[in-house]
Amino acid sequence: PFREEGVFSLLCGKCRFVIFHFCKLFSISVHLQTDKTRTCLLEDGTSYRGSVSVSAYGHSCLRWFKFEWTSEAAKGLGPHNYCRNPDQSLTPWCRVKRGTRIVRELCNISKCPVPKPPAPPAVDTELTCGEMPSQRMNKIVGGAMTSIESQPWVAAIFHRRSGFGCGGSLIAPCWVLTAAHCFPDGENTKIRHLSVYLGKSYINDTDADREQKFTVEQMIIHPKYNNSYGSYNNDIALLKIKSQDGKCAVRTPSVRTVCLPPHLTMLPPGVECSIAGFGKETWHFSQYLKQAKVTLLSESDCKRDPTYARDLTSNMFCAASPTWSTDSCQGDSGGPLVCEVSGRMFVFGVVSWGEGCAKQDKPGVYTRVTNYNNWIAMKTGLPAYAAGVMYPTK
Ligand code: 4AZ
Repeated sequence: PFREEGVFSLLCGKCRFVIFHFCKLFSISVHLQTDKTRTCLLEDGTSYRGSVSVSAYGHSCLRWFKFEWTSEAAKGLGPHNYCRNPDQSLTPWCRVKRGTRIVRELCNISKCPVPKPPAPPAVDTELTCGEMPSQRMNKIVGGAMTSIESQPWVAAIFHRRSGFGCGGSLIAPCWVLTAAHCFPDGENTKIRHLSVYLGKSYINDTDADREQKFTVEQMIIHPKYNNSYGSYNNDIALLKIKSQDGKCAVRTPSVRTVCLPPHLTMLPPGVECSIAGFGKETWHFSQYLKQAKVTLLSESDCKRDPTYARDLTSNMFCAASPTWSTDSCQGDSGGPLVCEVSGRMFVFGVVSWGEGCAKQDKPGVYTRVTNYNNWIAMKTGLPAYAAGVMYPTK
């Protein structure tokens, strides 16, 4: 805090030595810091009203009243020896004694910190999706526990009555991609009973610093999703999310968007991708987010099992681990299968179905996301996101 001599010095405009001191006593009780005065250096320091009283050479400043007979309170002068800039010099200065001479010397006043404007909340755009997380792999059946920062696009979808239900992936700040079968009541689902969390590593614990909570503003189930034969064809859905203050996902280390690959793009069999979710490990849902590596299977490999041969459509693909030890499972549904392409993560699959979990010759089945780019573009109104513009062209 600093003392503003202004008011009383002004009253004492033509006072001399004694009265100055009298005024000074009074001015002690006046503690004002106006917007225009400060105790650090701003520009040429005209507004400096701090109490540095040595020159840059370390010489003691002499009191102003010895030289300035008229008190110039507006310029911060008065019965003191603080550095001031009453005459638009380079910086605040004062008079000092050098031998028998009295000279002006500039003072070294520390600069005012430049106030930074608050950064606007950062949001991912279609150009910043799928950035490789800072924390890589550090169990889904098999696999390993991970923190949400490794898969920051993973969403957890809760139902008011049944609790945790499904996974999802953040594909744009307001849009979560998930599976249609997550909503058994279909279009009759009461969206006010749904909540979506991003940035969540523990299903039953809250970490307010990392989580973002949303309600569902809109639920769009693929119109051709049809489970009447017990097969999950077109198992894809979109949720438009909104936080309590009406906003969408804010970009943080624990909340990021994943990229969509372009229409009809698919990686060849054998490529290793990863799945993530809070699904069952054995009998119980995992308390923690888990991720696992799985390998893409060819259609013919997937159709070896007669059930798969019957139910697998061109809107699906399969993935499994070579040893059948890791797989997605109940509760992972709706969550992402992501593959790295040129250092970015792309969501190729949505966890959909499978016969059991991690059983030999019973791979996990994933919705083929790249059959739905046009539908996603149309429903979200975000053609650039849906086009997969970050996918390398060669
Ligand atoms: C399910 O019940 C489920 N192993 C999801 C994925 C798989 C099996 C079941 C794949 O939601």
